[in-house]
Amino acid sequence: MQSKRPYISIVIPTLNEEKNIGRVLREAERELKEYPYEIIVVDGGINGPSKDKTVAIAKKEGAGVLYDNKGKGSALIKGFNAAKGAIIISMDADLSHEPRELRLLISGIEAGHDVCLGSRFIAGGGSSDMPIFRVFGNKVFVTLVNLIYGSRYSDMCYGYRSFRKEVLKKLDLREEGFGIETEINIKAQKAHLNTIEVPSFEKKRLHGEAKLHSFRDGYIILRTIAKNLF
Ligand SMILES: Nc1nc2c(ncn2[C@@H]2O[C@H](COP(=O)(O)OP(=O)(O)OP(=O)(O)O)[C@@H](O)[C@H]2O)c(=O)[nH]1
Ligand SMILES: [Mg+2]
Repeated sequence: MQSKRPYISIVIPTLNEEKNIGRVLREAERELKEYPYEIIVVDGGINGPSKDKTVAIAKKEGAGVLYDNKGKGSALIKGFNAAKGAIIISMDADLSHEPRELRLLISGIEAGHDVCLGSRFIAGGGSSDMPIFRVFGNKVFVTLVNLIYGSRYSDMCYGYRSFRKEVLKKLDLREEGFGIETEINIKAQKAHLNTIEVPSFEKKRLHGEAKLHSFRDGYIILRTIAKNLF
């Protein structure tokens, strides 16, 4: 007897990713053949929608497109709220996140966990996209969160993740920028959600420019850690 597969929603925030988005969508679709699924692209940043062909390409590939103008976190929250899947996955548009790992993120939730976090710092994971100061910064932030909130995360500022739709309400997400991953880690711990990490290998972005600015966003991450103390 064939078991019923859960509906999967993939949410991809985009800002000027025309050279990457088509391939991400095609590869993701290939991986999801056995599942009912939707892909939601949430486009735009504080200066408005992508100025390139990101949206046109996303539509051509069959993705649903939403717009947002506040930042990556805000775009993700909008996509999560619109998602109709039983399992929701966040994924970057720049091919840093390997579509082949999608099924690992799905199986973490199918196995009974609420939140499944890709980690670059457990056996089988890694990164070819992290200068040493980012490795250091991430380590400091994740250690701080573990000490303050009593968690045991190995990675934090990494956006390749999945969760069960029902936990979205409990997470009550608000971070509009690059603090969103930190907020998820902290709130999952505070809400005693059942989390698991699975190994993930982060590749270098294929084309285009990074939108994350290490120091500005490092400050935002610290602020997110402090804000959730109360
Ligand atoms: N909608 C939306 N998406 C964004 C925004 N900023 C970044 N993104 C997307 O969020 C994802 C992660 O951003 P990146 O610029 O790749 O950040 P990063 O991976 O830390 O930086 P690199 O290592 O250089 O790639 C990508 O899919 C971006 O297109 C934004 O303001 N709005
Ligand atoms: Mg990237």
